[in-house]
Amino acid sequence: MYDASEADIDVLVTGYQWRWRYEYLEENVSFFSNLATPREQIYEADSKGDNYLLEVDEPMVVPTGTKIRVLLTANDVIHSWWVPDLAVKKDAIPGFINETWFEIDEPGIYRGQCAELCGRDHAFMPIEVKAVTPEDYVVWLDSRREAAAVEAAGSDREWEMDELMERGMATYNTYCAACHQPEGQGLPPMFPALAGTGITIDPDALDAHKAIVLHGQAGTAMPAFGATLSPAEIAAVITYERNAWGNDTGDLVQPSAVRALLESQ
Ligand code: HEC
Ligand SMILES: [Cu+2]
Repeated sequence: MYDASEADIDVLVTGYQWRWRYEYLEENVSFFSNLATPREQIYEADSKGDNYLLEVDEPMVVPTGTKIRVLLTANDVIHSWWVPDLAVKKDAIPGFINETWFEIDEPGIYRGQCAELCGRDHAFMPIEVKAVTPEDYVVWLDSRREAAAVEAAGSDREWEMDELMERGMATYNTYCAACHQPEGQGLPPMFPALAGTGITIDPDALDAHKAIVLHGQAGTAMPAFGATLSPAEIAAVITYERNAWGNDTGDLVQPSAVRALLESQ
């Protein structure tokens, strides 16, 4: 049962604070899988959905009747990939690759969670494995490649302010709100506010704003997003932070400018 060799599909699974990334090594397909339970349900609503804290925006999709090898690592701290119905629980450790495997007979959704206490949002990085027929798996791979092509094309064109704000809000809520909070109020002194203060409203600090989002801030919890988010997402989230919550700077960052910055480094 420990023999992960001769698998049909290899998927590199990387733990991040606080999401999983799936990379299908032979298929040129990779994506992040984020918690899909709305924050209102977590912090406000009395009624919770059926799959509360166990649902994601992009599940790991695999074909039935196929040996899947999972290679596990982490980007920041130790996480653990745990899907009870697949009898898999394996640590994801920065600088190491662990391996495990599974094979699913019945199409369906198999849910799990991070099982290594990994910081503030440890409870908010669930796992959803969706088993489909081999035919549907091929269709899914195509749809992922198509989505990636659309995303890449996004940095070739000019974006309108409305469009950047909409995309920026979605990106912010998924990748930034855990620390900086949904209204940009932060959680001082750990996580700074972005509303009405600091570099997000300073007209001379647009470059510093881009730099901290792309490269993070060493020695603090602020992650580098340059390799995580697309140029469109980065441009949109910076535009959003500079214009949401009354920040109203009017500054607009184009995805092409972010791409040019990334290429010049
Ligand atoms: C894990 C927590 C965490 C997450 C997630 C996070 N940040 Fe931060 N962020 C921080 C911390 C901590 C600082 C303060 C760094 C320092 O002390 O210089 C910071 C600082 C910043 C600053 C500088 C604020 C100022 O006025 O100096 C900006 C801008 C920023 N973050 C944007 C973002 C964006 C955009 C995202 C999402 C794409 C994001 N952050 C996600 C923790 C986080
Ligand atoms: Cu974790």
